[in-house]
Amino acid sequence: MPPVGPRSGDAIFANVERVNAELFTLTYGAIVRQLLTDLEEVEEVNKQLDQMGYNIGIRLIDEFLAKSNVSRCVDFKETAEVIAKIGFKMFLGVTASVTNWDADGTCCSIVLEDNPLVDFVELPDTCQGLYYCNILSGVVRGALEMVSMKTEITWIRDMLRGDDAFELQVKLLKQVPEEYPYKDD
Ligand code: MYR
Repeated sequence: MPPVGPRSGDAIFANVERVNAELFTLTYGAIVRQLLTDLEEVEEVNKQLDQMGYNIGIRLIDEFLAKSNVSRCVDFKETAEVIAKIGFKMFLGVTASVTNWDADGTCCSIVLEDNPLVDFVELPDTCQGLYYCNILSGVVRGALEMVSMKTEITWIRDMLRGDDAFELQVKLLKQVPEEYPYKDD
């Protein structure tokens, strides 16, 4: 029988992390529920979640760049990998995979098989059409806009709609070249 006594620091820390993750998931659920009550139309809720995510994304990029030490990516392929492997891990605690590249390397899918936002979630029939995780597409769109990439983000698969994974299609619409403030002489 294991000795009875205070739990190790690691065990307590893991427990605190799990409780924080659950609190985060439940809080997000409460926000979505409130939006459904206030806005009534699922389309409006989708828009609002996307906008909330965008507002988070344009701020979160600074924290991401500071904490991750990621520097300029050479191309959009590298950017997509950085989002999936480092960004999702940092802010959602899970990694994603990148697939379905188009021929010119400007459109791909980010696939999440595990998504803590939907733990405990079951959508009633009245919520068909709701993109429950739309905050995530907004976050990615906002963060990329701050590093000069205009994107269009679309949900292709959604486990809450019976799919086998979450799949976000990320399409690069425009890459605004950053201006170099000095003239080369
Ligand atoms: C660059 O080339 O300037 C680096 C670009 C890195 C973009 C990383 C965006 C991180 C987005 C995190 C999304 C988290 C979603 C939960």
